[in-house]
Amino acid sequence: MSAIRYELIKQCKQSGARLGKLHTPHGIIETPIFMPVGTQATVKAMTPEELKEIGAQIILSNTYHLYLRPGERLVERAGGLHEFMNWDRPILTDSGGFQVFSLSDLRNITEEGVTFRSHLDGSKHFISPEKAIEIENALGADIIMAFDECTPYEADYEYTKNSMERTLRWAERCKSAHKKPDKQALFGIVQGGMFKDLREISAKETVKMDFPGYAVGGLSIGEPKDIMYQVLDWTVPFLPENKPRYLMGVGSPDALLEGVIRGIDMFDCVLPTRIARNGTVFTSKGKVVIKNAEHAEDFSPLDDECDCYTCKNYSRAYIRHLFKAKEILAARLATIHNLRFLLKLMEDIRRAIMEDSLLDFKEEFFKKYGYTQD
Ligand code: PRF
Ligand code: ZN
Repeated sequence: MSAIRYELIKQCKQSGARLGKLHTPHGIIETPIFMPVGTQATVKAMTPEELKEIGAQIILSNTYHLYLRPGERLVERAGGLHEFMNWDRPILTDSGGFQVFSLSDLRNITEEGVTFRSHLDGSKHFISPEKAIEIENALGADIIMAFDECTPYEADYEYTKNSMERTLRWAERCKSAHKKPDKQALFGIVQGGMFKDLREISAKETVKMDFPGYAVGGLSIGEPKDIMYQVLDWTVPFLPENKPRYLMGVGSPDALLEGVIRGIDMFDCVLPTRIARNGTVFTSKGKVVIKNAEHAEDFSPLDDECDCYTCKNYSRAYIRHLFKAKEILAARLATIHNLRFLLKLMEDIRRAIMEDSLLDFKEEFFKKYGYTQD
């Protein structure tokens, strides 16, 4: 028995987008969904209560970080990640297949796995597909990801093909190593870079392994957005209708909309939380850099259409002051707002799918938000 079950509720007649329910050991997630990122077993600046208040249904955490610190065995002794961080809703852990390539120093990939140096203290480590799954089993998330290589955008056809084929072999090894398929759902990850035939092979071969869900990896790594949408069009048609599809590392409003229209159900990204801490906020009329002088005496909220705690209680002028004064409340208020903005966008998207009007919604959204590239 699989740990999760995807229930397709309906498809938007206008766009083909999917409305669904994902049943997990820690409750039901409505899809399409955005997953806030809690890299180090915390969504930066947010308590679990605050996350629930803004409507977060599932969060993502990172195997790579928790393995290095505090160590997966400590988390296991705490009773697992849910207990450790006091979050009783679903959690997804990424495998480290991306972080080990983007964060660690001096990594070396072989068929067996990846040797790398910790970005924290330079210590040497080895992660194989078996090791990644062992760590993810110890952390205890509802959904765990296979160990893959996120092929760099610059890679040529030959490298990308070899890397994709190795990711397929690693996916098999992850599946064999997985000890708790009835408690944790292991998702396969499609790679293949920006090449149509490689994406098709990767999707078909990964689907043959019969995972309870599938991710599209290797995107949003520096390629133009049109290319990302093109690759999605080449990939998603090969994924089964009765399983969830997850686009990894994507979280800009325009890409969420375009992804949902192409049949994606799940997204995650550090973007909303990261830019919030730098003082950039999403609004219904586009992004706003709150430190800019134009907001010094603006006593209106960040977004007059937002229902979040920040917008109900504080002005742009006050939040700008907090950022200028480097007060920690600045990061907290901006994070609450940015996450609520994306979670509300996903709520609006789900409603539009229900009403068969997602393309109309998209046009309206962009008319106000502007057609930006991020
Ligand atoms: N693989 C994994 N995690 C990821 C990615 C990937 O390709 C990406 C790509 N944007 C983000 N996170 N395992
Ligand atoms: Zn708000």
